[in-house]
Amino acid sequence: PTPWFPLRMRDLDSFADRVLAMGEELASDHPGATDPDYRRRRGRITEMAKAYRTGQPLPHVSYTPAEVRTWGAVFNQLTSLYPDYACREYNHLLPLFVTNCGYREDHIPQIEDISRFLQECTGFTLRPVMGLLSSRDFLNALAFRVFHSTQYIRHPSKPLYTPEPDVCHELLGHVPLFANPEFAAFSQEIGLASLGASDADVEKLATIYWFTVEYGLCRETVRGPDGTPQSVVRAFGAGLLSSFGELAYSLSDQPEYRAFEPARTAEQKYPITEYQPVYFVAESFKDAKEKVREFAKTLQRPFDVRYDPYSQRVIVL
Ligand code: H2B
Ligand code: FE
Repeated sequence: PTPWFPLRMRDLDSFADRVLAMGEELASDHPGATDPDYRRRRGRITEMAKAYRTGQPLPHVSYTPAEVRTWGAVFNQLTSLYPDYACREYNHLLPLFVTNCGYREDHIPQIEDISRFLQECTGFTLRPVMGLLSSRDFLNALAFRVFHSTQYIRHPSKPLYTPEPDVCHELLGHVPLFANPEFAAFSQEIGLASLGASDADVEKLATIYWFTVEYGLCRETVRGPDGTPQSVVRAFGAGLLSSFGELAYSLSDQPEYRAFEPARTAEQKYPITEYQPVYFVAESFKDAKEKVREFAKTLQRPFDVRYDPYSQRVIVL
């Protein structure tokens, strides 16, 4: 039997209380686990995410000066690396978020402002989420061009580390590229393939997501010092763009690079708490999207799907 999947935008409301980990409880090794103020603060923010329903205004969080300082430390560190390490598309888009969404060292942007801007660019929107969703739920939402975003911030004792997605990871790592039409289409392609897919196929798609949207590298051509074109590798994955340490590591000579090839990439094992030993390099977002679309045809699913943006519905063919 085909697993249940969302057909209408508001079907995503059913994901709100299905978080796996770190939703209401923090793991014992989380930097904020023994800080009662931090836990209370997260509780208030995740409460709003849990109560959110499609069509409502996105929750506004009034960040404290201490939270803004944590954001500022991360923002300054990362933005110093982007010119040399982030892909061209990211470096093109980030200034638009400064202008349109208040990305600044002294201000944590609101997901409401970001969602409105993204919608105007590619139709992507954000929804608040309490914590990690299952791969299936998380990927299913991408079929609707919906990205689930946390709104709380990491613990101030470790500003350059977080064991889970937080507002720095979402807003600096993920958000800017959703304004790129090819990247948006690539992300939606993974989402569409996940609708009603078997558990084994969702696992493959989650692995592809991991090695692209989270840890992807891409090839690009830059002009060398003498003006001749040179092929270089840059980062587009959010786990890299939001990690000061791993961003530089991923583009050093330490890790191994392989060409992005969905059928092979989908089988690759990966650690989740250490730097990646292997990265996959995409030729371009468009090429990656076309390869994922071809790969999706090889998965076992007795029907095809389309997304109708006018009605915000999935059409089953
Ligand atoms: N849930 C949330 N809230 N954010 C994510 O980035 C996320 C997730 N990533 N669930 C998913 C899992 C990813 O690791 C893949 C699809 O499993
Ligand atoms: Fe992420």
